[in-house]
Amino acid sequence: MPEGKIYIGTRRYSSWSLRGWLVVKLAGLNVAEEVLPLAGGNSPAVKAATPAGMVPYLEHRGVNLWESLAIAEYCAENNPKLWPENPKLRAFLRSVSAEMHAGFRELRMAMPMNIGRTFPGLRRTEGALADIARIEAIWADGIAMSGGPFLHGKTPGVADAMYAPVVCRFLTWQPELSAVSEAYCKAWREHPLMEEWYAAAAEEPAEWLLEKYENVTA
Ligand SMILES: N[C@@H](CCC(=O)N[C@@H](CS)C(=O)NCC(=O)O)C(=O)O
Repeated sequence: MPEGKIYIGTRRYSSWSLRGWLVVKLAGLNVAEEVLPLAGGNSPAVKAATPAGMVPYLEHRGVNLWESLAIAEYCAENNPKLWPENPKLRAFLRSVSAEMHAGFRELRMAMPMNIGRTFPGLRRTEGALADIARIEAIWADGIAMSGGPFLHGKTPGVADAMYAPVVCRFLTWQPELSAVSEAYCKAWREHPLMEEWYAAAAEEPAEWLLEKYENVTA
């Protein structure tokens, strides 16, 4: 019997939902899932079901949480393995998780998540490329510290969940990446949870497709 529910948006597009869903899964919380179709902002189904009008939204054992990073911290309270024991690595991963939550707007605007398509070479704006350079530096430093293949080490944790949708974006938009970044993207894409997310996204109804994410121009 599930102990709550996680509300997520259309899996094909909802990068923040992927973060929330991953930390819930990594923590092993027993919750049901409800997918709400995104309308590209002010989505009626999301507004009706969540306090902040945004997904992800988690109900668990009478506790309500929104904002992906707050959900991640709650999941880590339930399963402390979601942060590493090494204090130096933990401090770094907390910082880069917050950096992801607060930033990289240029990348997010130029290269939105659409895991059903590839748009190689498009939208390499100056701002997006600057964000990508910073993300690659973060990944290189994290993997050097943890030993890889994930930022947390052998298995993914909170920071990996925060960067998972960036991996999805890179697989779609295919900017040029270092060998370290390519290996990180491969490790995430082959992870069973990512496989599960992509497979479920492929089953979503055609009516949920949004023109603004599908009809892409340079
Ligand atoms: N800062 C929030 C961002 C959440 C967010 O922007 N979610 C999008 C979907 S990816 C959303 O719910 N948008 C409202 C809508 O499309 O109606 C978080 O970390 O969870």
